[in-house]
Amino acid sequence: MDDLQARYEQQGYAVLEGVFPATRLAPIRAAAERIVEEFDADRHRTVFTTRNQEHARDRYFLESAEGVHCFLEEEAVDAEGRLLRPRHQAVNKIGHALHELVPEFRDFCRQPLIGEALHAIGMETAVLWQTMYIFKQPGIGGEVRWHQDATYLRTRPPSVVGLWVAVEDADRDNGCLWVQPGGHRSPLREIYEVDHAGGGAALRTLENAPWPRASEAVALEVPAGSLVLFSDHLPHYSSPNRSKRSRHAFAMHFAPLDAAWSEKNWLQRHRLPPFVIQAACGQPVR
Ligand SMILES: O=C(O)CCC(=O)C(=O)O
Repeated sequence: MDDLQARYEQQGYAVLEGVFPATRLAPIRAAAERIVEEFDADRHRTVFTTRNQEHARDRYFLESAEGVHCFLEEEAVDAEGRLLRPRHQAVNKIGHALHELVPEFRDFCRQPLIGEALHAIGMETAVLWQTMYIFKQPGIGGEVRWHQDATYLRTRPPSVVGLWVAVEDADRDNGCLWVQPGGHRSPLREIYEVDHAGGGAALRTLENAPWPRASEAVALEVPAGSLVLFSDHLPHYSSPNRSKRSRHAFAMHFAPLDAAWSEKNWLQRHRLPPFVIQAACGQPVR
């Protein structure tokens, strides 16, 4: 962890390879599979895609801020909304309060290593705002286009940190993360805001800066159990999964307790108390 902060500050991201043993990953994987087993795919046909923001107008999506909701892969549903695959091969991701509502995820997020990693990059008391279990299903796992997390998760000052855990080996064939080293110094290009009182939502361009060229992108090919930390201004994407292997990952987004959370973020907490971590020791306090 010694040079973690230096790497994080220079590049906008840092990788800790293979820090979670298989025994730590197995419970969250099993919990995700159980949630999908119980998911009523006939009632909730919300597709998750980053090509447009349609999912975000959906109540099921907005209420996932304080729930455990499953979203489908675009290619798992036909034009009439019928499922083309069995449920366990059709879900794109589960979000966004796994850490609050599912014991296996709560335990995972409480482990000292998470607090130590946050502390190593200079965070002290951090709120865990959202968690996602992302499947990248074999053959149809959708692309997550170039974006900066501050577009969707805005604080004043900008200070959100993403922690992304490879639950399975991730490589360029099954849709690993790609980043632009140093790109966290570039301006925020887009902002996605929701008017929770009036009901409108819009993705606006803030800066016409282009997304990185292919030659500027670095593939983060990492073995299962690796942890990637990335800044909310770092441009990153993940490619589609056309391989025969899945690429499971678990993502957490933290912000310092004293950073102001925008009222226009899609994700708002009304019911659940904040999940707070004292970063030095990794112990949560309420
Ligand atoms: O895991 C992925 O495919 C994308 C994750 C991501 O972009 C994020 O957590 O911000």
